[in-house]
Amino acid sequence: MLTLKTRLGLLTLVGALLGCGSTYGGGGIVTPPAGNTIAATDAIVFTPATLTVNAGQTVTYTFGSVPHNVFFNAQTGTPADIPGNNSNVSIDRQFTMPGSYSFSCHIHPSMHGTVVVQ
Ligand SMILES: [Cu+2]
Repeated sequence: MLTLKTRLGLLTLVGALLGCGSTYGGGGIVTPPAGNTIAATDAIVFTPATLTVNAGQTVTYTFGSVPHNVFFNAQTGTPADIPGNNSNVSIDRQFTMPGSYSFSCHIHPSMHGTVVVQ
């Protein structure tokens, strides 16, 4: 049977494992630069997930070491998709019409983002 000492040991082990999560990263883009930038990160997310810009402005998509792409949901005013496997590159897209433009990465279907153009 488990003694109190054993249970405390297990709790300590779990805490140590959770603490290891903070060491993730290293290589790739950690902090997106200022400005109208959306980072497609090595952590398999778009950061920020929602970006608001003014009509006519350009959004820079930055790609880290993990390949991603950007496909916009079909609607009037979307810029061209960014197909293929993009890594270690930055690609600009201009948004000319007000609206809310959702996009996703086809390599990682859980990756979604939105550009709100006002
Ligand atoms: Cu992706």
